[in-house]
Amino acid sequence: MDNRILYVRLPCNPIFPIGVIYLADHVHKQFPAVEQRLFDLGTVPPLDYASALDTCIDEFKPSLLVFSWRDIQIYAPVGGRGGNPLQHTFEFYYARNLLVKLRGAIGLLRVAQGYYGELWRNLGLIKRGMKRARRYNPAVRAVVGGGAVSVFYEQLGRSLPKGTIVSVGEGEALLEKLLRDKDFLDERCYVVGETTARDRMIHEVPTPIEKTACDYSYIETIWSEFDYYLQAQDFYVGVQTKRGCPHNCCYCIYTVIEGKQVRINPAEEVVAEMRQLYDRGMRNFWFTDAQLIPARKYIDDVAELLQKVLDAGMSDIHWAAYIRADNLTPALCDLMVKTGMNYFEIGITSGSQELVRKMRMGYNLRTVLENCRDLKAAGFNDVVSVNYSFNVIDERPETIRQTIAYHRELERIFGADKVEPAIFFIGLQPHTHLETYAFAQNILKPGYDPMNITPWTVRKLLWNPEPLGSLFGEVCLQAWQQNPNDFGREVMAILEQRLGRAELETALTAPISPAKPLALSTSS
Ligand code: B12
Ligand code: SF4
Repeated sequence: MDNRILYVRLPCNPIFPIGVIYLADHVHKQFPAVEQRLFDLGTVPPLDYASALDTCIDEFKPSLLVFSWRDIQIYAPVGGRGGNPLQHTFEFYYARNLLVKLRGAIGLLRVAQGYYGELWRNLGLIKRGMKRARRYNPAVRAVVGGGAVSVFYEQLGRSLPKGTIVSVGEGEALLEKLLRDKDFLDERCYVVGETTARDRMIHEVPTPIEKTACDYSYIETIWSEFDYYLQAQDFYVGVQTKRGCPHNCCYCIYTVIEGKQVRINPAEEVVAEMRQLYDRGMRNFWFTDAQLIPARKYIDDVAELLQKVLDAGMSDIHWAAYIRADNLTPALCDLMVKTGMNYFEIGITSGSQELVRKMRMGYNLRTVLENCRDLKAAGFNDVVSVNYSFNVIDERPETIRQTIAYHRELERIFGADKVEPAIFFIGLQPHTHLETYAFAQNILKPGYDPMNITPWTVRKLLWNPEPLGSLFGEVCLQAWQQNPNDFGREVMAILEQRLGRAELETALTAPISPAKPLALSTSS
């Protein structure tokens, strides 16, 4: 029978479904005769999910269902679809006032209901889709993948129908092998009820593929909701310029999902892809790389890309990305501003060089400041979001004072209204160094369920251990009470009032001996 592939992006906030678009593009380039359709439940109202899926299957009669699941972990780190899980958790655990505690408990129940509701709903949609598609093709197969599946592949398999293929990371090579009827089990995947996930499968190196510009004139023929994203002027459309991150930050799983090997998409292909979107009216782009400039040796590649964007005449665009601001040069800063970067996120996590080193982040905070000055001098006058996760490893009042000093310096550089402190509490994820550390510290036991969100598990997974846990709990509660609309800045102000500010220089220097990187009991 001819292959007919239906890509179903499972419900999700309307973020451009770049993952399934790239898969469909790759398959089309390898197998031009295969019929494909893309169906994005992110654009469908919740009450219509089931009926819209049924209609799509009835019309298309797929032989292969490709389900893409983007996110699951709504409690990490701030603001989620079921309300603000962090706020409820902190109210429940740290509020002194019994009424606030009760409000926290009720809030948590609501979050749990939303979380499990979404989980079961998505699993239900997969089962429903399979059942419906069997009416037309008894041998229909399902493959599930995407960001959420990559993180929770071990747990999700327990709830999926027998025979479902569960995939980790990039799916291009797997789909290609499936369509060629080749053995695919050497890809990062397993088949529910038939094989199990290999030990440390997520750490296996992804099969490299050569990425060319996505062919949007093809994509628009298989995706009727494309216009939904084109019409809204404020969407940042995803464009990937590379895969992989060579760093080792203790809490991060990107470096495992995408692998440490950085694979760069040719600049002309990236620009050709952007140009197609540009010609269709798109002006906002999000470079979806784990890091746009993962290390200094990639500076030239990014400069080449941005220069090509300029040369292509796309002079009225805006773009955003995760940026490791220790990898900038004045010339690159200039290009970033000229090409319209109007938002970026720096994930330094702490303003204390000592802690940054303990978290294995490889950042030099002094260099970050110097580069930020270059960026400002180049004319950057937009918003930068700086992610701080207090209390990750060995936090002390002194290191908090250092973070305040660091943050105030960033404000001095960019302007206080331009630097948004994003206060995260790390959501502990499987397969990270932090998880290993939690085992070694007896905070978690191997075999725990990372998808369980009972308050006592969330309390551990939302990393905020004592003795400082209660202090941060209290500070956050006070900030929500005093200024819920500017939570991050309020947290910083309260911490500064309570603990004071260190000299900037102390934040930038890490004593070598006591600041050993995170010690782990197992190798990684
Ligand atoms: C860029 C990014 C963002 C940007 C997106 C900008 C934009 N306009 O696109 C921003 C900053 C907005 C963002 C926000 C969030 N994100 Co985010 N984000 C990412 C990141 C770094 C890359 C995602 C991406 O687009 N990659 C490029 C595309 C091409 O890859 P892809 O979609 O993953 O698809 C590939 C594979 O997954 C696979 N694949 C996909 N589907 C399928 C299906 C099958 C069957 C197969 C075989 C393969 C397959 O093949 C595709 C092509 O190679 C990932 C981490 C990572 N490195 O993957 C996190 C990630 C997706 N985000 C995540 C989360 C949680 C969020 C938030 C919900 C966080 C929060 N609590 O606020 C928010 C909100 C998102 C929402 N839905 O509302 C999680 C999701 C997993 C989870 N923990 O639940 C991830 C995995 C990070 C993590 N480690 O936790 N994010
Ligand atoms: S630099 Fe960013 S993407 Fe890379 S490992 Fe660290 S946190 Fe993860």
